[in-house]
Amino acid sequence: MKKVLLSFVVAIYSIVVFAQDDIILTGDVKKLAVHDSRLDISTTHAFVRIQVYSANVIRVRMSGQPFGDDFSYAVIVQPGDVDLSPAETGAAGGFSIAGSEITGNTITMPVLSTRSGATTSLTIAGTLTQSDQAILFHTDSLKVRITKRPFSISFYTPDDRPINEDETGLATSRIGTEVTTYKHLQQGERFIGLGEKTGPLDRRGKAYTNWNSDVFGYSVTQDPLYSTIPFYIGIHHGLQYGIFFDNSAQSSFNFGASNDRFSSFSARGGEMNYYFIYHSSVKDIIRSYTWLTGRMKMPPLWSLGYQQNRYSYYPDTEVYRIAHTLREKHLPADGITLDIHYMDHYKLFTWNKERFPDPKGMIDSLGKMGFKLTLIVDPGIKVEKGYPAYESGLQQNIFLKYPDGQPYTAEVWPGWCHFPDFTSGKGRAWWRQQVTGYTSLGVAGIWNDMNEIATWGQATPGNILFDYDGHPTTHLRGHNVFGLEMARSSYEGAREALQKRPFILSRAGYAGLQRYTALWTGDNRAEDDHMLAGVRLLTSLGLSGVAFSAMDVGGFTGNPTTGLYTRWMQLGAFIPYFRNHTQFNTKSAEPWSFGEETLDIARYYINLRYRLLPYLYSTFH
Ligand code: NBV
Repeated sequence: MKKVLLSFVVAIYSIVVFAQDDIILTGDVKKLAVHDSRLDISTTHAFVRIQVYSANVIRVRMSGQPFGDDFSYAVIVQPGDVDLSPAETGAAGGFSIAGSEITGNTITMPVLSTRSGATTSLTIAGTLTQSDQAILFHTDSLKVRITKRPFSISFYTPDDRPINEDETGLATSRIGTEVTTYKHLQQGERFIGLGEKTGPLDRRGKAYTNWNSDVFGYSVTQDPLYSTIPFYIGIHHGLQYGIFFDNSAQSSFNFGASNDRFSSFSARGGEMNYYFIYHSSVKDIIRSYTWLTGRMKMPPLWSLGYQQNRYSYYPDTEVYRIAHTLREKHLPADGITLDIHYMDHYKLFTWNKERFPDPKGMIDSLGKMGFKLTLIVDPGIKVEKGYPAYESGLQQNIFLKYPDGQPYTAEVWPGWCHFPDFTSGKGRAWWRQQVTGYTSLGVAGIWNDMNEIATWGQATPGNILFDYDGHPTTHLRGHNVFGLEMARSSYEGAREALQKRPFILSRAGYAGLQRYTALWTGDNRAEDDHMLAGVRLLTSLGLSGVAFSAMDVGGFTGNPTTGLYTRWMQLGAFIPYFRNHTQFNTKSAEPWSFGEETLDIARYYINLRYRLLPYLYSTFH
């Protein structure tokens, strides 16, 4: 009897439990329910939720388990929210599929929408029908077809041209905790976007990983770099669509690399969760993507002027020398940046009193000369008894921890450090408070470095816990949003304290980072191909919702030739955030360091930049 019972239990168990290396396909549609603008589908092995966000934006969410809380660091709108962007074109707006549980085989239901809040009111009419094989519905802008045996989802134009189709037979599947969606590779299909990715802008035939990484002196083909934007645009047959895969775990994208069948996107954990966007232009696709993930605030005008950097200008007399020389040589400039040597032994929120005895006085004097000061900040807080940031961080319990409650400790510039959990409200509040120590002195810009997190060893353990704003999780999902939330904390702290627009720069980030910060492409090299690679990186960032971007003009590692430096300064005049920067121990890289001819050319181009400023500022708006 016992034996029979045991084999019964084993048999049941083997139905629902899969081995780690089994591929679990989605299976067939078993049940469909419609709630307002949402379809809930159960299949053999998954729960599927399809949510209409607007006539052009459809979200697809899939999980092996019933859906948990819906939470995102990237998406800031709800279904039906209206995009009030002044230049919005085409159909958009509130949307609802009226109806309830589907009982019969074929059901027709009205799809209604009102563009409440917008100046014009717009009605989207559509239908949802169901047959043995498929479920169909459409908005004003696109048609959606869901096959039932097995489940797959595809998108078509109103006149039935395929825009994007699940690859038949593969669609979405899981292997262990990894989830992947496979899309049919359309004939001649090209792919652009994905943020800060090296290589050609056309990403066909390539594969990429998203895992924010500190990549000092990276190569021009290296992947991943510092930030993660899992959004791309596919183009074929004169059509284009966007896919934003909102999953902050380590993810990978394949655009027909090592196969001729599909493009795919997968994450090492969490749900399949993507937004499909369709418009008749790339520009409108980006507009819908930034409707979802937010747009940047107007940057302060001064941050669009020329910025002088190096690792590092110190002591204060050196900062004055740079400021005076810029003025003497008639080089327009608005910003000077201090790198890590302003701190006392690299301890965050401190000043080295010998090098900078009077920070406020210095910032005031620079202000009188027309310069704003930007300071670098790193996330590592030195473990040192009596150091105020450490003591208050401990006391307010804001540091990242292991599961046994011990704070995570790793080594970086100041020595052994703890790291604030920027994914917790109290971690961000603590940081905002710390930042006021800078803004009260007149600091106008905050430069967030090392926020991948970068530590000596570059291998943050997987068992570090993140609050994830009340959705506790491990490093796998917390890693890629750490930099985003640090930049957010700096932005919010400085904005509130200054009561004016601060300038924020970050090295790491996740989709939506444009709401808080500009992004620069980290430690490039003073080599020709890096100048060109930088153009591609910034262009790709622009295609991925990040308009305010930068590369180190002149190159960070190594010394540029005079020719390269000169060209780079010319190019810099057209880079959204125009800063000249170079590493510790390299040759001077100020515009006067490469001879008179280069100085004249640099001056000409910086002046050109200033002549364009009103236009650039308006364009930002
Ligand atoms: O803070 C020093 C540098 C900084 O100048 C650079 O721009 C960052 O990308 N920082 C990295 C730390 C390490 C550099 C070797």
